[in-house]
Amino acid sequence: MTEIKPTNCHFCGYCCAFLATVEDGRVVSLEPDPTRYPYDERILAGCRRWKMNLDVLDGPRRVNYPIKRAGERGSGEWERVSWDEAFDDIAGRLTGLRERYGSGTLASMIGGPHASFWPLHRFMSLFGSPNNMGIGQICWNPRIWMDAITFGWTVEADIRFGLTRALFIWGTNPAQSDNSAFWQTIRAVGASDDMALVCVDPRYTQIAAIADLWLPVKPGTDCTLALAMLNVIVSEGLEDAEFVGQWCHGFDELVEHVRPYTPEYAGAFCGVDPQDIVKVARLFAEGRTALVSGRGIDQVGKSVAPTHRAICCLRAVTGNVDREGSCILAEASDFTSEVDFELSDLLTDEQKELCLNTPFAPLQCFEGYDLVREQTEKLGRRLPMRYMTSASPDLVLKAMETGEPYRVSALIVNATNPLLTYADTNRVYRALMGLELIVVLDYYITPSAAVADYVLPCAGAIERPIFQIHGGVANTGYGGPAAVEPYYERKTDYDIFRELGLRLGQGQHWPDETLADAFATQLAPTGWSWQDYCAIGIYHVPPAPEKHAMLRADGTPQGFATTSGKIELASELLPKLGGQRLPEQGPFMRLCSEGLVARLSERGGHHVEMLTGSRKQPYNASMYLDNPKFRARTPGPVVEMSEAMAENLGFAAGDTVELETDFGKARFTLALAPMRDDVINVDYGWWHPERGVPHAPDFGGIWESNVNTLTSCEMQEQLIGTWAYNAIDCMITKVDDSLTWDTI
Ligand SMILES: Nc1nc2c(c(=O)[nH]1)N[C@H]1C(S)=C(S)[C@@H](COP(=O)(O)OP(=O)(O)OC[C@H]3O[C@@H](n4cnc5c(=O)[nH]c(N)nc54)[C@H](O)[C@@H]3O)O[C@H]1N2
Ligand SMILES: Nc1nc2c(c(=O)[nH]1)N[C@H]1C(S)=C(S)[C@@H](COP(=O)(O)OP(=O)(O)OC[C@H]3O[C@@H](n4cnc5c(=O)[nH]c(N)nc54)[C@H](O)[C@@H]3O)O[C@H]1N2
Ligand code: SF4
Ligand SMILES: [Mo]
Repeated sequence: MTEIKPTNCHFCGYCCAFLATVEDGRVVSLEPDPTRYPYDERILAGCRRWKMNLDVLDGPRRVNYPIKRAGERGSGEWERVSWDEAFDDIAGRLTGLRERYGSGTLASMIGGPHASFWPLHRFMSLFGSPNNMGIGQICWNPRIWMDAITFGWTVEADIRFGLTRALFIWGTNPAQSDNSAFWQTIRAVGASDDMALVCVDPRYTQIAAIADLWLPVKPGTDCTLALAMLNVIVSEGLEDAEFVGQWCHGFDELVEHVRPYTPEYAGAFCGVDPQDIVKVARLFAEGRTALVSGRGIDQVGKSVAPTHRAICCLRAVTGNVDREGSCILAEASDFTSEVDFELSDLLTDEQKELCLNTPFAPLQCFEGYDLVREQTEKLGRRLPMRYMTSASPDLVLKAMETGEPYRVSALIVNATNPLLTYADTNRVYRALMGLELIVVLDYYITPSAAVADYVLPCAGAIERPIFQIHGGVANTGYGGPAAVEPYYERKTDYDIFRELGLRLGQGQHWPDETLADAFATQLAPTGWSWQDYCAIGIYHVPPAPEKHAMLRADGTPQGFATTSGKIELASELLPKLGGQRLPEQGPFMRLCSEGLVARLSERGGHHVEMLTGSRKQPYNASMYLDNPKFRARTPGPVVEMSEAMAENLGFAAGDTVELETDFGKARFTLALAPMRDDVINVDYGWWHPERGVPHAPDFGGIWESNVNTLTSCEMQEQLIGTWAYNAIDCMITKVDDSLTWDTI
């Protein structure tokens, strides 16, 4: 029987709508469905990934049955087991480990937003462990935390032609990381005479190329740049005096604070022309300004919180908060928010205390969460708890390695490939190899799955329903239904955690039998049924501007959900956590000891600044590398530097270079690309999926060109515990060998 079924791609966050032609439970073809979100065929025209869907759905590398380690850890020997056998054994072993070491002994790791993570988090809450590790500290959380602390909730850019006068793209590159709808908007801004486009990025990206002004900041100096822009604004009296007077707390202190940050001082520190700082400051204050920031400034380590705080202040003093055309405070969701679905409130105080971040990251922990929650709840909102309290990888790895403060003995790895994407691969590898139980949920036997005890086969796009929400900080969710039942014996992540949970006595907290039922429960408060939602593919309520001025029942404006009820330029809350009342630039994370620098300098090495992981289409972190068409065009990992830098250091395009820090080494091919002349840009995520099932000792080639062998997860930032993937240093040396990357 042939049927046409609505469904979605999930190779990136757009979750585009498709129609699947299904014959006898198998998808035979897939067509874009412009009648559902994102309603736009141009997105697909610009997308190189979607045609992979059928190959991925039934590809030769997919894991289709639960498998259990049969030899030594990492040996590559596996045996197929039944789901019952896998669930019973895992549940039994987890119970035993919990009895021996306490409930914190189970840790989890997640990666990018590939799936809904609340099923894992619910399982962990009910198991009694607070120890989730995620990417929050280096992606998303810093902005969310600082927005919530400064404005009382998070803000979303509101770019409006005819109203917005300037768009700042700061430390993000949607041309490669989001090359669909948003990149099209930026291109339209670039082409428009009414809206100026400013790009703050050490690299001359596609956005820099179409921008009115490119500020090539030195990595990690953005806090100083923003403070200098504030200096220009307040010394020239360009602030929005009315908004500041009515809605900002601590303006006079801020004025004093930014006095030393002159354009000349910042120009020298940030490596940009002081005149350009003056220009962009004036532009920022001139009219409605929208700003979008990203990973570039989320991953700068020590300065991460102050950088976001300085940007918050910039927005506030220019009146660019909660206003159309600048940024608008997001809405709380009408559907059940993530925090209520993950059941973190069921953790007892004793269990919360086990969390491996307190007191080292006083904000990114349950105590910090509660302090901010007291504020956000003034306007009835709560941040997702698990992301915002996620444990520090540094401390969890230490607990795995040393048993201090207690033994972490078991790990669930859900939708992440930590041997490529977590910092300090050597350390992650050593810690994982010493564990008693590792359970990986993935589509493939990745290098990280290769060291597991169990690999559980997950259902992916097309075979599972999707309700993609933004961590619960917006009133938007999109996606649609599965077109088919999961192929072979695959299960959704939800089914896996539920069935494990049922075996551990969590039954009452998993009332919904399927993921689609759970999504229906989640949507219920909106009044929409699952079918209503699937027909449209999105539940979206646009945020209303000027919420702070809306009147309460007693006739007073509701203001901002902060300690003072105003936007806190000077923070009343952060000093309580040991943080800064006003933002100050921090030092940089250094990965090379003097000894290393001296030793490699003698061999012709150079000590340089590096950025890692700048996004590039068509790949995504460690994924899609086995696509032959992609590899034909982008065959291997590169280190990029400017032509002038290469000439200066005596390198040429195509050279093989070795990068080294105190943590490890990796080799790359040198390529030339326009950027600052004192920075290199290093690819991340590279391994050899095409070589078959990874196993010891090389695990599919993770020791060759994996930039995270160079990085460190040591906590840098004093509030959130952020480590650094940018604004770090390394030694670069030319070597004679060639690399093993080739087209496949
Ligand atoms: N040096 C450096 N390191 C970085 C970064 C950087 O810029 N530089 N960026 C960091 C950031 S921001 C992020 S988000 C991380 C990304 O890191 P990861 O998320 O670990 O990277 P991916 O390669 O996307 O790994 C995703 C894995 O999940 C599997 N997967 C995909 N979808 C699903 C699903 O629905 N269910 C399950 N169970 N599995 C699924 C894929 O097969 C793949 O193996 O990397 C971080 N690491
Ligand atoms: N193709 C592709 N798309 C992706 C992903 C992927 O792996 N591949 N991953 C997804 C994920 S998980 C994420 S988090 C997003 C990230 O998406 P983005 O936030 O857009 O991240 P990048 O594309 O790396 O862009 C970061 C930019 O910041 C610049 N930068 C680095 N350091 C600094 C600095 O110190 N200051 C300033 N001002 N700029 C700096 C870099 O040069 C780079 O151009 O992308 C998502 N989209
Ligand atoms: S990869 Fe992303 S943009 Fe492309 S079709 Fe899939 S969801 Fe849409
Ligand atoms: Mo990310």
